[in-house]
Amino acid sequence: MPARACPSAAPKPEYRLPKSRSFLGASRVWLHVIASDGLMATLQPILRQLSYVETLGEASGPSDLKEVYLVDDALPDALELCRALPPSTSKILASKDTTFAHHRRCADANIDALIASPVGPRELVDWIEHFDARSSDRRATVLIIDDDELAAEGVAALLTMRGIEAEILGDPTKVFEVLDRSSFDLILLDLEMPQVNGVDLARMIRLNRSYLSVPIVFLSAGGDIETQMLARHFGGDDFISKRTPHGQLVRLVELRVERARVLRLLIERDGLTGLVDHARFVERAAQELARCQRTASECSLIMIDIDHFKEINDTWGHQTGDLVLRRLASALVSWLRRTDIIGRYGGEEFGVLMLDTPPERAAPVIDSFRRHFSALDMTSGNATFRVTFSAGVANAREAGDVASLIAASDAALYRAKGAGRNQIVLANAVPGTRSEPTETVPRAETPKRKAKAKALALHKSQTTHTRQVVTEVE
Ligand code: GH3
Ligand code: MG
Ligand code: MG
Ligand code: MG
Repeated sequence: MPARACPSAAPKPEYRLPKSRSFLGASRVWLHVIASDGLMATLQPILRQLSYVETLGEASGPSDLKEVYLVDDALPDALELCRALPPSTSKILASKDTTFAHHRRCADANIDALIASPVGPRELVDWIEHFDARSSDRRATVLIIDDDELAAEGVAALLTMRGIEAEILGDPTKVFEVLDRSSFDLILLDLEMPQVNGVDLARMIRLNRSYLSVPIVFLSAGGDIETQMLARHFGGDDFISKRTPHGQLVRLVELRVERARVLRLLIERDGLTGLVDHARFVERAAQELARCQRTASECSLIMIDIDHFKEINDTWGHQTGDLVLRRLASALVSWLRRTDIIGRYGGEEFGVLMLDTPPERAAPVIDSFRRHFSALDMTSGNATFRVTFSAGVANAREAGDVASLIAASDAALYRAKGAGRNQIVLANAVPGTRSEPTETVPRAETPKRKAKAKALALHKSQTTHTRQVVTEVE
């Protein structure tokens, strides 16, 4: 038997945490590293690559940051050390031991993530993003469908007290209007309603692809096992008796919501950048477009595409290309408002929806971001280089549907490319308005670029619905 300490042993009261080194990057995570010199030497270039800078001698970071510890399992008492860390922090253990027994010891020591040592940038950044405080920013929302509004209000009040937003729907026949208008993390569904029973309603909800993933929890007065089986068969995820004490009921809902949010984040997010994926972005754009049309409010759609990204891959390698994509994603997230919706539209193309913002106000925001981003140093080994992007901005108000909105901003983006890249084009700008040019290093013409420019010029001559460049650089 190995002579290891019993994993469930309580931390020694005199246990003193070794000194950690702390790092801050674009994500809202404050990373504390407790590692041997060997691991520290491996980590430093990775953290540099991810634009993390060491914070020297600070007792605490900004309060809205999530604190994450990365602990080296090669240190003596690494597990005991993890156990002694504050419970509110997340703990990552870098370890060579991947056995079942070690997983068990890690779970016992309240470790949240186990990553294989030597640490790779991809896995580390994935976990950091997972712990990013931003991912849990939006308040959880629950839709309660119940004909007994008094009971529903009671549950809603309790959920609100726990920080969960609850909307009550007394008339189940209005369910699709509500679901189209906003998205929910969970539906709490009464089984017995006069217009339609809960099981049938769940079946109807599940007929739509966009509502396949939202968890449905049934609230039932009776304990009829056959109805319960039927309800589960037709897409119900859980069953709570109306007799359950309210405190427990709310806790059950809360746990379900938490789990659903983690899963949704994994399903609907792009694995590389952590942004919402193509399908989800288009769905949100459609929702927001409908909202704009209903409320006569303003909304802008911006399509961003990295310039000469293929060359970046060719010159610096695909892995560095991936890091550039992550850099752009996290820089966008920190630059824009929390209410803006940012998605990875395709390979090196990103979409941004700026709510309640007309294009005239959206374009300068994206343009100042463009200047900021083009001045960031990207690193690959010891070399540094810079990256630019082009963008097209379109007005949701002028689009009939989401396809034409995307087409309009894409056409504007294409114009930006054709006009020399590293600039923003407004789909509906008045001809002749140009903002001050900024300086960049002119790029050499290669035969490939010439061919591309020709194709773009051709496209430009065929495109009529974008009209003017707002900023120009090269
Ligand atoms: P332009 O300025 O006209 O946009 O030129 P470009 O080179 O950026 O555009 P092009 O469409 O020719 O090339 C896009 C490249 O993006 C090709 C593709 O291999 C690369 N790409 C797409 N997705 C990824 C990804 O996830 N990671 C990396 N590293 N590269 C990707
Ligand atoms: Mg009822
Ligand atoms: Mg590109
Ligand atoms: Mg592209």
